[in-house]
Amino acid sequence: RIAWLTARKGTLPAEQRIVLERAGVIDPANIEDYILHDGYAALGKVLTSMKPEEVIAEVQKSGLKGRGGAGFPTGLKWSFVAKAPGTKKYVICNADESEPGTFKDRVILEGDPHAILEAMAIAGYAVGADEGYIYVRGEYALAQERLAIAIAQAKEYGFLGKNIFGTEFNFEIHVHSGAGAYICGEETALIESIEGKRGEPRARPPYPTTHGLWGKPTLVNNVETLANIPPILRNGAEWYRKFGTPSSPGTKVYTILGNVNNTGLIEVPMGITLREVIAIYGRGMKNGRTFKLAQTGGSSGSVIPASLQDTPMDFESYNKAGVSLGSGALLICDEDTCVVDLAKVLMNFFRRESCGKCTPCRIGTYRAYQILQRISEGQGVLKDLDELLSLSENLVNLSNCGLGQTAATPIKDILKYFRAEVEAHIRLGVCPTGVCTMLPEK
Ligand code: L3W
Ligand code: SF4
Repeated sequence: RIAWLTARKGTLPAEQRIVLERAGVIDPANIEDYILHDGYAALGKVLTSMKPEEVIAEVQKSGLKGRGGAGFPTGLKWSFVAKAPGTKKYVICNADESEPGTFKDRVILEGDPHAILEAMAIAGYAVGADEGYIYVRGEYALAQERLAIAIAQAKEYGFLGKNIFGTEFNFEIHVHSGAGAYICGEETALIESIEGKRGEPRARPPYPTTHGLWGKPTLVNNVETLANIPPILRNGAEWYRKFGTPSSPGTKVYTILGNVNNTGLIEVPMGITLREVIAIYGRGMKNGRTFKLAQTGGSSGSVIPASLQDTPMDFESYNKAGVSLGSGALLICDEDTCVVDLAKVLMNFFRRESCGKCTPCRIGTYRAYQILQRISEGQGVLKDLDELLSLSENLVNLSNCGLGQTAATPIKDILKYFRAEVEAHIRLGVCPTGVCTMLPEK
């Protein structure tokens, strides 16, 4: 990464495109264009020259980690599904990208749909599945349309269906549309939804790797994770490990949002710092203002204060710093951002999107929202902060799924890094940034 940055010192560094390599370059509705750009070469190589266990070993060697937010080792997950007993298994692509500010998966699906089909077929071969589902966010109409075209073309060309590449491997893919529920991005709620039930998370364990769709072993991978698979199998794990950091190889696709001069989507090596992202790709803070905080990973992501701007953005460095990298949304906020307002808006989102199955989340997110609302209107008392922390602990420890468990992340981070600002709302009845509409400026 250092060499990559040094080589481009003084110029705007080119991105390191692996998963977005073809997006915007090929015609996504034309399979021949995909084939001309190395498309289905990895599937051909895998089916004709590798055993399933060799495919899994290569993915494990690459060090690829899940790009949906949790960073779980991909090859390890594949090995769990491959080892799970049973002859019927499934592969699911989680394309229910609903985290506010995140639109990386959308760009991959719209710009390079065949890459996901190819990756799913490779995954199916590796884990022993003959059927796959792509669960696409309901609002992603263009992505669904392009996937439908791509599936029809892949079948026509023999890359999906029976006896792929003249082998005994068969693989079918179905597209399932979501219907606007954030919770259906949680893997077990997504599975319930495909099964025709209300989208509510199951208790884990057992994990989908052994008890997934219709109770069968199921591999669930995020779109960006899957998009890494064909290049890894085509070029080898060693090639892949040249990008990123030793513990988090490869690239990451980020959406840059908020108070920077240039917002949008980038793909860069793992390990770049937030300061570099803002300076190089965000082209600096808007109107020359000062960086105050960033939120990574959408609503459930961590709040990153200025002191963590130089922490390399990879799973291990962020974990060590007590923050999470999340799904790749980077909301950049300047000094005019009120942290109480931010926490209130986020908690409003969670209380609305909570599926209501378990009490700590259903009631906890609502109570936390009410307290933040009170503080932002100048009606807060200092005891509210203890209650917010206690609610946060309950959310983390007692919620059934990731939504409740991470809903309190922004609150905890804000109270850790910006407590004085929250207290000013209570003690002085002022908003230091002047943003809260109900309070006077300091
Ligand atoms: C078998 C075990 N499998 C873990 C699997 C598990 C899952 C994966 C990660 O939430 C995070 C969340 C959001 N045997 C296993 C096992 N697995 N142990 O590994 O599991 P987990 O529980 O660590 O995370 P999760 O529940 O999948 C994902 C965060 O991502 N996030 C999400 C953003 C949203 C999007 C989007 O809109 N595209 O990605 C943002 O920060 O908060 O912490 O497959 O089954 N022993
Ligand atoms: Fe539903 Fe929230 Fe419980 Fe998850 S934590 S199951 S979203 S109520």
